[in-house]
This record gives sequence, C-alpha cells and structure tokens, in this order.
Amino acid sequence: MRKISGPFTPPDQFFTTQHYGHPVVDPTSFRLKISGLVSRPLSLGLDELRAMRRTELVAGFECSGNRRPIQGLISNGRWTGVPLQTVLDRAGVKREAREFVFFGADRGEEQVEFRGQTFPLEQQFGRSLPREKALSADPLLAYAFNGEPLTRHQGSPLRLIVPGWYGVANVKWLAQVHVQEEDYLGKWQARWYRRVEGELIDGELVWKERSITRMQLKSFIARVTRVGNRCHVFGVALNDGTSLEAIEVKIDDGPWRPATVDPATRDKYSWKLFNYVWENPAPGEHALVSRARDITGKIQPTAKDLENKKTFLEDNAQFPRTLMITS
Ligand SMILES: Nc1nc2c(c(=O)[nH]1)N[C@H]1C(S)=C(S)[C@@H](COP(=O)(O)O)O[C@H]1N2
Ligand SMILES: [Mo]
Repeated sequence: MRKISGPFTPPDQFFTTQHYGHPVVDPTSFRLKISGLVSRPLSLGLDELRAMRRTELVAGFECSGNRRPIQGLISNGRWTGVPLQTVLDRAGVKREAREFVFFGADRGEEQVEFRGQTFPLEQQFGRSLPREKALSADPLLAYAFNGEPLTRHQGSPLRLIVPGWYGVANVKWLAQVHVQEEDYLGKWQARWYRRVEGELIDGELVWKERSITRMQLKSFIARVTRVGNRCHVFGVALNDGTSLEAIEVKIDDGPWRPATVDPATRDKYSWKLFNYVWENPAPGEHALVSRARDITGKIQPTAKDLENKKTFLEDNAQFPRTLMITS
C-alpha cells in the first residue's frame, strides 16, 4: 500500500508506470535529438543540457488511470532541468511546425490495426504536444528529481515534465523530439489514452472523444487519524495548475466545510495536501467526502456527474469513504 509521507514523494516511493519495460540508457553516450521542422537539427549530450539554463519546478502528477478505490498512482516533487523552450529556441522552430512528438527510448512490437488488418510493427513510446504548449514556458526537460539524478524507473537520464498534465505526457527515457506539421496519431497519443464521453448539447447527447491532456480538478481523502476526541482528515488535491478557491470536507449530511491547505504545497503545480479537524465524532458509521473548487467556479464532479464518461481514465469524481467510529 502507498502512503503520503510529506509534500515531496521520496524517489524510491514515486509511483511508476510504463508500457515497454524500463530501458537502460547510458548517460555518458546519451544524446537527445531534435529533428524535423527546425532550422538547426540538434544532438545534445547530457553535459550540454546541464550547461543550459537550469530551472527548478515543483510538480505533482497522477496517472490518468489513477482511480477509486486505490488512488495510488500519484506523486509530487521538485524537478530540475532545462526548459524545453530553451532547447527548441536553439534549434529554431520553423513557422509551419504544429506538432511536437516526444519519443522515449523504450520500444516494443505492436499489432498496428487498420480496418480489420493488423501489422506487427516495432513502435517507440511517443506522445505529442501542440505548438503553443511546446513553446510555452512550462514544459521541462528534467534530469533530476528532489536533487538526485533520475532513477532508471523515473526515466533516466532525461524525461519531459509537462506540469499540470496527466502522467502520460511526461515521456521518460526521452530520446528524440520530432517537430512536424501533421497530427501525431501514435497508439499512446490517439488510441490508448483517450476519453470517450457523451455530452448534452442542446438537449441531444453528442459523443466526444479526445486525448488525455490536462489534469482534471480532483481531491480525495487519503487517511483519517484519531487522536482522543478529534479526527484528523488528511487528503490530496491536484489539478492543471488553476488556483484553487477551496478544498472542502463533508461529513454525513452536514455542510461543506473548508479544509486547511499545507503551506508547503502552495506551488502552482504542486499537489495540495489538506487537513480537516473533525471534533467529537459520534460513535457509529460515517460517510466522509472531499471536493475541490477552483477560482473559475469549477467544482469537482460527483460520480453521477460523470456517468456519461465511458472510459475509466480521468476519474476525478468525488470519492466518499465510510468510517467506523468506536466509542
Ligand atoms: N517512455 C515512456 N514514458 C512514459 C511511459 C512509458 O511507458 N514510456 N508511461 C507514462 C505514463 S502512462 C505515466 S503515468 C508516467 C509515470 O511516470 P512515473 O513512472 O515517473 O510515475 O510516465 C509516462 N511516461
Ligand atoms: Mo499513466
């Protein structure tokens, strides 16, 4: 079982998921290639990347598959690296560039399907960002986590961190950035990680399918500890970086009451750890739930609100938990 021990997840406890195993990339011979629609294609070693503008960023993320009832695929910490923007500026992005594809060193054979035919093809793990996101100040080419070089599981020696986006955007063992004009429709971009949902538009259900990008507004209660006549309700909230208005806790049919956010987790893209003190809990069974609200007026949805979402990814529903208080 995974537990939250503080604002920053220790590197050996950071959750890890990947699709083609963990490649071993030798940091001394490692090169990051920048190819495609750039004026100066680049091949950069780790030392060259380290010599470029160094940035630190606190960011948490969860796997888009993180869901009730386990919720273990979420972590937080401080990343060090060079802004993607700095590297792309050096390469000189051409005007017609629209799509930036990030390939990991991990590969595997896939049955690529087309109209009932399948071709066994060796594929790289690949994900893309649109131009405006790739050229924004946020994405980081990270080589360290909490002050230590990335571990093999974390994508050593280099990974992309797209703060505010679901984990799948954070391509590990980053080997190549390919800049192109057309959409990238690789498996991990267009098929495996997508959301299928019905939306009522003018009273009619319209089916929408889109890829997994920004994290949805979410909170959940991780643990309740009783000290005498008090229960300490502790949990975590995460979203795309939009400021939160409140994180609230509701007990049984009571009102929503504000929880306190741990000041060590105030950074824009950090997860927010919250605490709520529940005084004099009565013996018996209770239902506890949390919700987050952001400054745009968005409220974390209930499971009912999400009933037209057919794919399990992006489970940001409010997560009621039951608790027994003994006298
Ligand atoms: N190269 C590569 N990068 C990858 C993946 C992968 O399979 N290969 N998995 C992605 C997914 S789905 C998630 S949730 C995160 C997990 O990052 P972590 O292992 O550091 O927690 O890595 C992402 N980056
Ligand atoms: Mo994931």
